[in-house]
Amino acid sequence: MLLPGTYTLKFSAPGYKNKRKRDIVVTDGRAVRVNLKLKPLVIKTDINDDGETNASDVQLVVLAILGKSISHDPDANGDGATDTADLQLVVNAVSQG
Ligand SMILES: [Ca+2]
Ligand SMILES: [Ca+2]
Repeated sequence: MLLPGTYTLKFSAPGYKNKRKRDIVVTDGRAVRVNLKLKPLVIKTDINDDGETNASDVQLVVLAILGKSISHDPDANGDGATDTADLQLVVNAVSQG
């Protein structure tokens, strides 16, 4: 239960993109229902689009995390940020062949 007011809520679930919903108004005595759809995360481990995931892709994600500018999108899980979660996905894909 929330006190009356205006809230911003963040929704998240494993395998889906986070979503933020602003201006949810809670009034006294009523339940407020919020329906929304979360978009599934699209995993892309072939960072350089050469048809396979290997050490080159790992290197690109590492460079991106270190702040280097690279010519590919290193966001493996599509969540809008490049971090160790992306590196983990690419490393896992390499180790699984
Ligand atoms: Ca690749
Ligand atoms: Ca990411």
